[in-house]
Amino acid sequence: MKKQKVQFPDDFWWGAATSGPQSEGWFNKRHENVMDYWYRVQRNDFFNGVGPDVASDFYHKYKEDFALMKQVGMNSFRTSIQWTRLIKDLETGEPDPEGVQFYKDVIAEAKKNGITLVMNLHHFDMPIELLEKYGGWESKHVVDLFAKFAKTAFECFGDDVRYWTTFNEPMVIPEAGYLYGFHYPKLIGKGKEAVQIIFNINLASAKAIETYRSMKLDGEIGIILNLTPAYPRSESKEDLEAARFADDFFNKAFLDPAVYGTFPPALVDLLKKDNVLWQTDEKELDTIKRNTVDFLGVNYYHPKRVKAPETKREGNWMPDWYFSEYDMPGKRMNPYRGWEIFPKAIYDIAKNVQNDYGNIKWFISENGMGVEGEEKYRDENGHIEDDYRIDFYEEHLAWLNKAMQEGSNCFGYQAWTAFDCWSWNNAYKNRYGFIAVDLNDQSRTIKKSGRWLKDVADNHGFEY
Ligand code: BGP
Repeated sequence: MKKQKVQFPDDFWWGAATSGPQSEGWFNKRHENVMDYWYRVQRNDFFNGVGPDVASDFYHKYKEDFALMKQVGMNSFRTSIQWTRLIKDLETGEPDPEGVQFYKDVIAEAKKNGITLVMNLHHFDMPIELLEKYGGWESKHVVDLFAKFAKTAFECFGDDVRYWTTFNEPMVIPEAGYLYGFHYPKLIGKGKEAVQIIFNINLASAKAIETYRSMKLDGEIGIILNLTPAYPRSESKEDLEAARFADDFFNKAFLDPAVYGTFPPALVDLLKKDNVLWQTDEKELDTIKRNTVDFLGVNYYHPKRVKAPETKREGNWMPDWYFSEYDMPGKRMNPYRGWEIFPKAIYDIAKNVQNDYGNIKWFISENGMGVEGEEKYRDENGHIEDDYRIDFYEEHLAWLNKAMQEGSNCFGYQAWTAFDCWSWNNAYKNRYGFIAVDLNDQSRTIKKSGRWLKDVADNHGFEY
C-alpha cells in the first residue's frame, strides 16, 4: 500500500516523560518516600535487587541528559519534583535550599535547550514518615500537607515553569497499594480505604489547583491520568454493566472530578449502597467543584477486557464484586511487560475526551513499550536497533492522528521514556528509553528510536 504522511501541527509537542524518583537517585535527599523505604528494607522485591538509590543518575547528569534530549528532537519533557527532596519540614512546607537549587538548575537547563517542561508534583512518592504517622493518602491532614508542598513548589518555580500537573496516575495509588498489593504499602483487599484515598487525592489535587490559581501565575495546571478503556466481552447486559463499572471506577473517578468537579453519580450511588462511600462534607465537595483542570495528560499503555464478575461478594468491599478481567483470545501482547498492545484505544480515548469531556485540551503524557534484554539488538556500532518500538509508536501515533483529524484537541505526544529508567517493581528489567543507559557506568547511547524521533519531530510527522 502506498504510504501517506501522518502530519502533525508545527507546534505539536514531541517529547518524553519521567519522574523524579525514577531518574534522580537518592543523592542529597532530605526524606525517604515509600519506594525508597521499601527498597531499603526489602531489596529482593525488586528485579535483580536494583533500586531507586542511583536510578539513572539524573541528579548528576541532567546537563548531559538535556543535551541528548535536544539531540533526539524533543521539544518537551515531563519530570516531577520530589516532595521528599524539595521540602525540609513536611509539616510547614518549608523548602530545603539544596532541593530548591537542584530543581532551579534543572529548569534553567531545560530552558537553555529549548525544551518545554511539564512539572508534576506527585508520582507515587508519598514520604514514608507521612504514611507511618498519619496513614498517607487516607488522611485529610496529609491532603493539607500536600497543598503546602505544592504552594512551596509554585513559590519557588512558578515564574519559570508554565505547565504543572498535580498527580501522575492517581488511581495507581489505591489500586496498587491498597487493593492488589503490588506497590507499597502492599495491602490487598482494602476497598473502603481505597475509596477514601480516591476521594482524598481528588481533594488534594483541587487544593493544589486552588493554591496555584490564587497566586495568579502565568501558566496552566492539569492532572495526568492513566485511562484504560474497558471493552466488554459481549453485548450481554451483565458484561456491559461490568464494563460501565470498570470505566466509572478506574477512569471516571478521577476524570470527572478533574474536568467537571463532580463524581460519576452511578458510582457514588453504588458506593453508598455498599456502605463504603468516602467521608466528606459540603466544603470539600465545593473545593473539588471549583478547581477543575486547564488541561489533561493521558497515559495510555493497555486497555481492560472486561466481563461480568466471577468473584463472590464476600469479605471487604472490592471493585471485583462488579467486574472481572478476561483473557481475550488472540489479543496482541507485549510478552515482557504482560500488557496487551491495542493502539486503537488511543483513538477511542481521544473521541471520549472530545465527545464527553468538552473537548478539553490534552496530550499523551505517557505511552511506550518496555522490553527486556535489549542488549541483543545492539548492532556492530553499539546502537540498539529497536524497530519494534518504532512500529509501536507509529501505530499509536497514526490512531492519535486520525482522532485529531476528526477534531480531537490533542497538543502533544510524550513517550515513556527518554532514558531507560528505574521502574517501581521491575527496576531495570524492561527498558523503555529512546536512549539506553548502561547501569555499570551510567553511559548513554541513542537507540534507533531516538534517531527516528528526531526525524519525526523535524518533519512534524512520518510516512506510514
Ligand atoms: C506508568 C508509570 C510510570 C512507568 C510506566 C511503565 O504507570 O506512570 O512511572 O513506570 O508506567 O511501567 P513499568 O515501569 O511498571 O513497566
